[in-house]
This record gives sequence, C-alpha cells and structure tokens, in this order.
Amino acid sequence: MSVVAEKISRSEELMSLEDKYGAHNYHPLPVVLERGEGVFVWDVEGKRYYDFLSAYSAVNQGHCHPRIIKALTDQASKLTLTSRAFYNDSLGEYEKFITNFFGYDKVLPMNTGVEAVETAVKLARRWGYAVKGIPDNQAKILFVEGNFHGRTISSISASTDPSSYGGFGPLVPGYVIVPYNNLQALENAFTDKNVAGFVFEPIQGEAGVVVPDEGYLKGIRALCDKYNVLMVADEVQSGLGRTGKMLACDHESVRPDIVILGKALSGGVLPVSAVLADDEIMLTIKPGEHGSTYGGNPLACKVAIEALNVLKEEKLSENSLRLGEMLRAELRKISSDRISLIRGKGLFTAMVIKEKDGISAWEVCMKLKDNGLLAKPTHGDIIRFAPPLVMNEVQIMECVEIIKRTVLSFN
Ligand code: IF1
Repeated sequence: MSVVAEKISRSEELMSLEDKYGAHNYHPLPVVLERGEGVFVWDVEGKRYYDFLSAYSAVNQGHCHPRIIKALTDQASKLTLTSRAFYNDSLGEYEKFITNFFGYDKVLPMNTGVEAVETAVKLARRWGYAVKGIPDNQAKILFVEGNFHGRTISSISASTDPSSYGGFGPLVPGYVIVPYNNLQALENAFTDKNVAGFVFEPIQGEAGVVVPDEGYLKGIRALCDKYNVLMVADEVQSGLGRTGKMLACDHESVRPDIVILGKALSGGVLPVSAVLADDEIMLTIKPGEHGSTYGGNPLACKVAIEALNVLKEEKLSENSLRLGEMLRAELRKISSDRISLIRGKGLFTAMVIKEKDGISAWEVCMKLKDNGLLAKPTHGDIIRFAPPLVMNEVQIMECVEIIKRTVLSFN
C-alpha cells in the first residue's frame, strides 16, 4: 500500500470514530487536523492549510504561540487548580492585570464564553433589583435579532434562530428581542422601566459578520445612559483584536458597563472567559451567590496574562485592521457573480455566496480546503474569513490568490 493510501484511510478512520462514538451535534468539514503553528494547521496526512477560522476566533494569537505555551507549561507543572475555596498566588495578579488592561474596577473569571454571558445576565438582573429598583422577578433583559451568545438554556432563550432554540423549551422568561442596528426600536423598548440590561454583539459573528451602521454603538451608549439600562457588550468573538481594535466597541470609543470576553483570552489553549464591570455592578453579587470550580484557576490566569500581552506587544489589533482592509479590497476585485457581498472589519470578514448550479458556500469551502485554506460556511450562503491575527502581508496575498482561484474555478 502506498503511503498516501494509508494516510487517507487514517483520516477516514478518525472521522468514522467520531461519527460512531460522538454525539452528532456538528457537521465538520472533512479534514482531520493534528498540528498547528501560527496561521497554519496540518492534517493527519501532512497537508498544510491556512486556518481561516482560528477556532472561531479563539486562536487570534496563532496556533501554539510559543509565549502562551510557555506560560501554560511553566504553570502546569507548578499548580493548576485550587478552587476558589482558597486563595491562589496567580488570581490577584491576573485580576489586577486585566482590570488595568481594560479599565474596569473588577473582573469575574469564568471558563467558557457562554458562562460569562450567563454571569453578565445575572449581574444585570441583580443590579436591576439592587440598584435600579426593579420590583422582584420583573427584570427584563433585551437582546437583538440574530444574536449568538452560546448554547445554554439561558442563551438559547435569547436566540431568534430556531436551529438554536427549537425543541429545547421551555425557555427562560424575561428576555425581549429588539431588531439589530435600530436605535429607535431600542429606545421604544427602553421606556419599560423594568429593563435592566441590553446584551449585544458589537459586530454579529454567527449572523455572518454583520457590521452595524456607524453611530450604532454610540447611540446604544446614549440610550443606556438616558434610561438607566446596563450596556452589556458580548465581545467573546468580536473582542481581542479580531475586528482591528482591542474591543469592537473601541471603534466608536464607547465604554460598555459590562464587557464579556472569552475565546482568545487564552489564545486557544484552554477555556478562559471573563466579565468586566465597575464596583456598582460587580459588588451586587455577594460571596456564595455565583461561581465556578475552574473559574480563576492559576493555569488560566497565567495563560490569560500572556495571551493579552501577546496581543498588545505584537500589535495584533493594528495588524488585523490593516490586513483586514487589504483582504476586503482584494476580494472585491475578484470578478465573479458567485460573490454577492464582501463585508467586515479587521480580519473578520464575510463573503456572501450566491448559490448557482448547485454550488453553495459549502462547495466553495470544500474546494478551498482542497486548495489549502480552511473556512466554514454559516447560514448556507456565508463564508466567514477569520484567520489568526499573526498573519503577514505576503501570506494574506497568497490566501487571496487561493480564494480567487477557487471561486473562479467554478465558472
Ligand atoms: C460552537 C458560532 C462563532 C459567541 C459569542 C458567546 C459565545 C460565542 C458572541 C459562547 C460562541 C461559537 C461557539 C461555537 C461556534 C462559535 C460561533 F458560529 F456559533 F456563532 F464563533 F461564530 N458569545 N461562539 O460567538 O462561547 O461558550 O462557546 O465558549 O461550536 O458552538 P462558548
């Protein structure tokens, strides 16, 4: 048997293992990865790909960033988890670091993005009762159409996508949906005095990299001030350099009352999430009222400090902003009626595919894979391009060539 035939069967073997023993809650592109470095990943057959998903923006710093891996391994052999029943020698250092980094009084450390969203919603409700004076159990939290905030019962209760919430009811009460990018509708909803918080993604990720009109974020800030509602920005995906600023809210120099971070807060090495807020909000939760076994563990603390240092010192937000502009400008030059729209901010870009002759975003992604670039379709017609932010100019131009060649190959 040739080496190639042997390796191909290994891919198939591994995919069938997942199919046989794993829950069928995903439909992955048929590629089995075993190694990653910077902007590249390799499959079990040794084929190299540009990673244009970055684990949904969790590896903004690039795969296996040496500084982050060093922080991980140094701490892993020393102390990994104490629980919050005791103090540990890394948590305070991390809390001081991240609150200074983003300019908030306090941080509440969690693990996954959705847990941080839950935390933020609990904080907003608690603040609503303790500070705003909303009558017991009457607090409302506003979300926008097309949102994505994770997979828990609470987060799917806010979803407007039936494939997210359908068949999982009953759902959590007290959530109200308003249209995205619509300040008038938001103001109308804010006239209800029981509204405690407005939770939104500054740029919608899962919806297909939907960028709101200029002024939307500033408008939200003004309305939240006027009606005494907490502005809660889910920056789990849009934050940490992805859109060309440290936070997507920085594009309009807006400071939310609560910031939710996850994903790239660890550079992709373990789940680390965080909620940032000032004392008036954060101190409404008292000891014993919220927490998590792993939240604030020393391993996560050391990794997160390094992950943030890498973003800042390697100027990854700036690189994202610059290369993102370049990428979209180049993609717009591709002359194909299969591409109906290119949009985005920083290295967070969507290419909308017009389905023609049975060729949809999925077929384009399959061909991109054959040509050495991994991206994932969303909503059937959108391809999201979110490479690691450590990409350089030569590499991005090579990726543009791959995308161009791929799209034109269908004509
Ligand atoms: C999956 C999407 C991306 C998020 C925002 C919270 C969370 C997410 C803004 C929850 C998570 C995910 C989860 C991942 C796919 C991914 C995703 F397509 F589903 F929407 F990135 F675009 N807030 N996003 O985007 O964070 O608990 O997962 O750590 O496979 O479901 P988590």
